[in-house]
Amino acid sequence: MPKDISPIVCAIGSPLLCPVVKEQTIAPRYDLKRMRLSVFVPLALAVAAAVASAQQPDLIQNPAARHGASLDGRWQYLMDPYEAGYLDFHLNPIKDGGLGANRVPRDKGDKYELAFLPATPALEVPGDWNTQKPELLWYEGSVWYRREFDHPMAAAGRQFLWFGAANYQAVVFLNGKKVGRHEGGFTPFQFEVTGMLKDHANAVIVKVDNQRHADAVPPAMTDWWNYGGLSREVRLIDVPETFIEDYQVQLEKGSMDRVAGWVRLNGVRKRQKVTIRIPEAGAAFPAETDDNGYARFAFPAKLSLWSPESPKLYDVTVEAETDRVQDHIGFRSITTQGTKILLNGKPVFLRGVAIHAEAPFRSGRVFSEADARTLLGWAKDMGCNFVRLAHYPHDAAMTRLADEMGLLVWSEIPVYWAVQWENPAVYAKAERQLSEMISRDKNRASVVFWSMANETPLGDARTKFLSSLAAKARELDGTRLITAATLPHAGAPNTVVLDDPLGRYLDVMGCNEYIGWYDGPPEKADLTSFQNTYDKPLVMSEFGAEAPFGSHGDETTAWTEEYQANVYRHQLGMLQRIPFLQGMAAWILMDFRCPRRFLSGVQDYYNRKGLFSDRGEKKQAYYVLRDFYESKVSH
Ligand code: GCB
Repeated sequence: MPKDISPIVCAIGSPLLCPVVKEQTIAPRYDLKRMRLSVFVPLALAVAAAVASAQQPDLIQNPAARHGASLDGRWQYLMDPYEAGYLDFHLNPIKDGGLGANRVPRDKGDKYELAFLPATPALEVPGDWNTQKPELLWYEGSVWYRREFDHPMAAAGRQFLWFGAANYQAVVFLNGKKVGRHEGGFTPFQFEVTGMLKDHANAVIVKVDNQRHADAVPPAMTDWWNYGGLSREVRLIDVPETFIEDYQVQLEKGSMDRVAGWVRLNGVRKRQKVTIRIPEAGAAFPAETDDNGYARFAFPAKLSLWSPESPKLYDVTVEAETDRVQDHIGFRSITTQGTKILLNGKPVFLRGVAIHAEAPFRSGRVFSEADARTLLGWAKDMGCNFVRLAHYPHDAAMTRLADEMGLLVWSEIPVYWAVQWENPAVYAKAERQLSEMISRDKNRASVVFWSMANETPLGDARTKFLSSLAAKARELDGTRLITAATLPHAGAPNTVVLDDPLGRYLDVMGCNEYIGWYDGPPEKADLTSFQNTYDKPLVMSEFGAEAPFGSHGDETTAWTEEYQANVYRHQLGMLQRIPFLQGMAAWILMDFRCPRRFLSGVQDYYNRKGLFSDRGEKKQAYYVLRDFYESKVSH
């Protein structure tokens, strides 16, 4: 890919806040970060709350509540495995943007090839491309998307093109002009397009490239399907000249009766009166934004606290003189005390399951509320109060619905396995995704953990990388717990030790272990005990075994439901004996597609560790875990 150094259309304000990170700015940012971490940690923590807003990406909060138009539906598409729509035959970028230029043949003599024509086929957006056309199932490369839309009245206020996510890199053009580029497959991004729209026949063209790279986040080797495309919704958002760009409204850390947060305006009228209202609680708190359009607030409120048993959400209105946004927000406190996790001040045990964003019944990436309702409904029915959304930020429908249904959420970024720890550009990509994840979901009561990484190999560079991410997460949102799924190691005979140096920087230890599957027979669990170097709670973030639905044998025969259920029985016995264990997330709710799972007739390119098959059939292990969770509730 050519380096993207073209100018970027950006919201009024600092170009540093622009959603597109230019490569050449990445290294200095990282160095600065390291300096700050080593020299100024105490100071950084002290001022973290005060500067929280300034360091957030400039994403529009709660886009679903804004005026505008959905750009979902049919988009024309062209597969471009050689990137010939972007690069010429000597690999130089095509000057006018190639396919992005939105050229049409001028007359019957025009031999221009780079054009979308009426005969060009279409894909549904949102949606991965892989499951829409047989020839795209295994495709990894570039696909160009195009759609037209009308937007009368475009002259009033400001407009943004907003994308829920595009996996993995997107280059966006509007009416033939490049508006920007985004990297990272699971988080939202936007570009300001004020002044670029016509009343009729606007053309938005997006090149999406899902090639895997060693210096990407996630890196080239993962254990899930690399679904590409405009996988989440696309919107045109209309806002006033000066608008409420972002806000955080949560309980003050550790408090159960004080609401605290901030509001940030974007536009020329930075100084305004703003009011935060929670009508049902009789609360209306006035504040004033400063020269940066920023106001902090904190006020007492008598609220029914959100919990899995009682997922109470309040209508919350943020009102400025020039704009108003409404949200539904739950209020709960999440803290730790020694090895306990406290929800609203009381110890909670997390009865959980991990979920991939794999769509039930139809396969492909989850993008709809219906998909989310099915997956979270299955978890609820199994007795869960907790879900680990693995291994990347899921669609916003998942966390919204978790708020509504009463499920605590672990949300993570795809810093997965072997990332290039010493590469500052890779750090910048990870930090960007972390910031975008937190920006999007910081008002969701369900989200209690931000997870930095999954199963990463020990080493100084890696610990520095991940502890920097943890510090960043705390800066952006001081109200949630920081975790990561670490790998334990064998200590004295029959002892598993949790002593990952990263533990120092976490609030809650996550640990993945596969006793009974990758690690010995199921009975090994009966003899195993765990040691924790840290006086911190542990969530067993993965355990499990693989079995296709309907595969039967005795409980010593691998790849059978009986074997899988037996692993669960022994695991649950072991887990109950860990005194500092405060929760678990079984791996995994449903079977999911995976290119590295070959075994013919058994896996067939699926990871079969699901408690459900991808057709929604319950395996025997489902009942073992459900009974265990039921017994946990009744005790
Ligand atoms: C793990 C990974 C997860 C894999 C799982 C497995 O430890 O965290 O992404 O899918 O094991 O099935 O092997």
